[in-house]
Amino acid sequence: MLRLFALLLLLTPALAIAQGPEGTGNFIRVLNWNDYIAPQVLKDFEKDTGIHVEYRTFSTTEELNTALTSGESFDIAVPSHNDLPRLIKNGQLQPLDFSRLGNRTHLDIQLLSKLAAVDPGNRYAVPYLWGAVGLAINTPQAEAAFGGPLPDSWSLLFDAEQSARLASCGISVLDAPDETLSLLLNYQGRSLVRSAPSRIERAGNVLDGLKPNLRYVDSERYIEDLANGRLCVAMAWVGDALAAADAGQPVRFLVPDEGSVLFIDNLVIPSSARRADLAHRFIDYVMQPKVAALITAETLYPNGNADSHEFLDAALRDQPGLYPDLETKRRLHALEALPEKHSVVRDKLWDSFLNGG
Ligand code: N2P
Repeated sequence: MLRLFALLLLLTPALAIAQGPEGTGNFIRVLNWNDYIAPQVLKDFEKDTGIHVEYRTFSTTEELNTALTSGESFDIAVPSHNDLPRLIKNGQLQPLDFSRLGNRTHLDIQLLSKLAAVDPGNRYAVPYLWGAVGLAINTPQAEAAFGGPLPDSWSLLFDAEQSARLASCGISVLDAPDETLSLLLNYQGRSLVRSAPSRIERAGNVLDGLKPNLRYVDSERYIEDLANGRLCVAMAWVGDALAAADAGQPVRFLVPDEGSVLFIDNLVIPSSARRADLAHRFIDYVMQPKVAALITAETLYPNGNADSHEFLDAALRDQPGLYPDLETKRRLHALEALPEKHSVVRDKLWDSFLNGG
């Protein structure tokens, strides 16, 4: 008996590690985009449920995919809608148990029906935050560098002559190949998913040609740089651009005349999850209208919760750009999932765009 007790004592540290920081086993690992939650929500969730959250962030889809295939276990991840078909097909997600998600009734039905195109029956994904890609423009700086008023156009980035004029005040592009290539091909009057691989390769050459005009290609650094007046034009996800305006910069967010793309990011339970039961509790917690409103107020991204609107401050609800108006909506279309043969071309050209060959 004594020996058994000694053995248990020896094993205890190992058990504690396997069970998480508090040694209770009552924890989940969450993998989310950077700047994509209200820290208060995590604190409240821990306090209200006694479930500890180990929280990690990523800033590109590539990083998310690397984490999901690393062999590490995650209980919650937040992929974009256009990645869902691949994740579902590869068996990387667990189906949701709707009986544990009572707060699903608060979700925006229109968004759910859009999502059903990539996740039939909404079996695997719960919409979290969504939004448009557009241009974040520090108008005084950009006009000074450009030498006059700016067109509301993607030409500010994609026309080498125009972006060269802006280079001195700082331009950046998101490290997001699907977004960037969709926008560039749309600017050229084409569509990414319906283009031949050779056409996509040529778009890659255009990007390479723009590289000297860009300060960097990055989806995280630009947030602080915009907010500190160190960039004048950036391809931006809506909330990141609004955050710069919120920080007091004369930055506006604009969906250019040619139109742009929309993303819907989703809470999912990866197949590597050890605590799918607690992951369901996290998802249900976040789907409370008040909690969803808090997340939108902090991140400045629209959420997928129809009942959260009444909990948003009027000023926020009416903030131009946050929830796109009808006229802007007409110029927005959801990012499309890329067929496999396109994604091989995309990955190769993006690697050469980032690393120069
Ligand atoms: C926020 C990240 C936005 C995610 N920094 C776009 N899918």
